[in-house]
Amino acid sequence: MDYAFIVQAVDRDFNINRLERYLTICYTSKVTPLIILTKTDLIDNDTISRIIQSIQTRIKNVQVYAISNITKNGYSILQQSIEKGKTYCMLGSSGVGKSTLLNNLCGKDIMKTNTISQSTQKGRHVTSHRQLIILENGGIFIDNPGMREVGIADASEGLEKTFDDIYYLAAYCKFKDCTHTSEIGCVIIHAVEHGQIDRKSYENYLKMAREKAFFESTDAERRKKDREFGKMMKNYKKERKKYKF
Ligand SMILES: Nc1nc2c(ncn2[C@@H]2O[C@H](COP(=O)(O)OP(=O)(O)OP(=O)(O)O)[C@@H](O)[C@H]2O)c(=O)[nH]1
Ligand SMILES: [Mg+2]
Ligand SMILES: [Zn+2]
Repeated sequence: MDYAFIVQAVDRDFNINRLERYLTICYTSKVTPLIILTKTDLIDNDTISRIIQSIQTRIKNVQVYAISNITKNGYSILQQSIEKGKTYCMLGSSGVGKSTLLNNLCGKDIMKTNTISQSTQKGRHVTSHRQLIILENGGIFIDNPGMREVGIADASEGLEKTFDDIYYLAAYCKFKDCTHTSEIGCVIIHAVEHGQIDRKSYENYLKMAREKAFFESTDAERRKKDREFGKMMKNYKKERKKYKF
């Protein structure tokens, strides 16, 4: 996969913490992310600008496209960015318009789409399987079902790239194993307090770093159990040989 369209609807789905999660997954998998904001027809231009600004204060070096699948606003710029022979996947919650966008891009209703449940305002997971679609201009797309949760696991590299300003500063921390949570003299805490690092971004980083640590610890535990089991089996075989049973 070359690129990922991280799709969020501007009305109620919009969430920068979640964007950072998707970014981390992309960077971990070495996929270049693009952020696609959909449903801009539902809000006014000022609000769209504010949303884009709020993204750009926290997320640098990622292209942001704001589009409407209804009015096709923003389509031409997005279409120009699509490269021939490159592969793209669609990431995002259910009901944000991933399949609608793809149908529009290829000019055919290949993917089934559906309306959002009026009572819950949530998508109903219309797409239930992956599907590959090749556009006329040669872009290769994979539509995915919407995601309910975006967990991160083995994501060292992804975290580093998503929060590169934090990792950059961390090199200057007093303690090599600084957790950047309460240590006196921690440069990260200092930077957050002085507005050089966005506080919400910092908090999201801590949360995701904890998740990663948790994953790694359980992974290490799993490996330890594997080793113990291996030892047990070896002993068992030795005993069996010795006592011939
Ligand atoms: N107002 C508005 N509605 C949109 C837009 N894009 C999609 N929708 C509507 O949102 C609903 C969900 O769209 P889908 O394309 O099925 O969403 P999806 O992301 O593929 O959802 P899953 O397949 O469940 O993951 C449909 O009723 C679309 O018509 C948009 O830009 N503006
Ligand atoms: Mg879909
Ligand atoms: Zn620190």
